[in-house]
Amino acid sequence: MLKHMSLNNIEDLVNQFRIEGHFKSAAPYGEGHINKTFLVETCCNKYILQRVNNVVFPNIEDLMSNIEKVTSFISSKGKETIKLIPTKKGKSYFKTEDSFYRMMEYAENTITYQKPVSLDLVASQGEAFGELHLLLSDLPAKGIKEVIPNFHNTRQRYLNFVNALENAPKDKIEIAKEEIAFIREHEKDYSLVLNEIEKGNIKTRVTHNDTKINNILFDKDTGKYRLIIDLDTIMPGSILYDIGDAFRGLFTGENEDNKDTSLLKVNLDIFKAFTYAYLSKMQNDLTETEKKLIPFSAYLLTIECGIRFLEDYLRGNVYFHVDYEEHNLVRARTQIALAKDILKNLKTLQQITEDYKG
Ligand code: GN1
Ligand code: MG
Repeated sequence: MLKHMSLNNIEDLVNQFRIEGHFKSAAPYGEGHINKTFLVETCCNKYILQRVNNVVFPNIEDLMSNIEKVTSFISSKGKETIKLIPTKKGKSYFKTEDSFYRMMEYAENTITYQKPVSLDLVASQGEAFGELHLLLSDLPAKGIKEVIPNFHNTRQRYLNFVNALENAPKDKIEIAKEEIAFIREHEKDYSLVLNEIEKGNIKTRVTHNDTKINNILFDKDTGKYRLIIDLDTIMPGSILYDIGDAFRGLFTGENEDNKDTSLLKVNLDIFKAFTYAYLSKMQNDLTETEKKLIPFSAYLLTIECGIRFLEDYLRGNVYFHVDYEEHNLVRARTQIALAKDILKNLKTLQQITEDYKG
């Protein structure tokens, strides 16, 4: 078994998979906070190699089984999706002493964006996730495993945060006292979507759970979206989690780590472009409650992210990758600033949603 994988012995690792041709090079790739990604080139092809974070995803079997189910379902419907490269032993991942690795084909002639550079791009993102939800509405959520239990259970996220608070050093609690107060004051909001799920007004479906724009590959020539990547968090969930998370990402843009929180603002044009494009695919499939809560979901998923970053800061940065000690505090501040601005604009966002004519 291979130990302590580094760029030096990455070639041995790559050779565990059914690749075409001989290994040429590997270089770090992408922007994720969780997995480690490399672009690998052989004489004849390009691949993506990923070390899966086994603290965040301890059950690799369930994780890869979800991805295999979803990708084969999507390709059976004639749509482009991730193509996994099996190992020489026919498995979907390779286990080293301390990690799991997997390989995928590199999707040629595609481009990614870290932020919404045009409203057309935003609409394309809305269509992409609308189409994904529509497609996956035929895939029974029962067969899909909950790889990170309670991932968007905002009630539980809040309880985890309170627990972190109880065990946090006094100086950190003092530094973050305004953010802590905001999160505490809004406790009742964290149950709203869950209550509606429990009442049956929101459906449990197969959802993506990480709907940032950089998880979509766009065609370099046509600008149209081609495929959705990062299927690790595919799980049973509500479409509101995906929609809310997309808005969080769109409004945050490249400012997730920005100390200047004045840049974190709702953009009404972006909200309209995404919502209308999404509804153009999904309007006939949504319940009344799901449609009504689209604006609220933007707030909920943003504050959820703020809670998660602040919890991690209080626990000593055990989950998200950080570059400096206060990194998660800075991130929590951007998300809370954005959550506040979404709250302020909630009525306008509701009006925009109601005005959709189809
Ligand atoms: C993590 O690593 P990345 O950027 O794909 C996180 C998301 C957060 C996001 C915040 C499995 O995603 O839930 O919204 O950071 N993924 C996981 O930037 O926790
Ligand atoms: Mg991700």
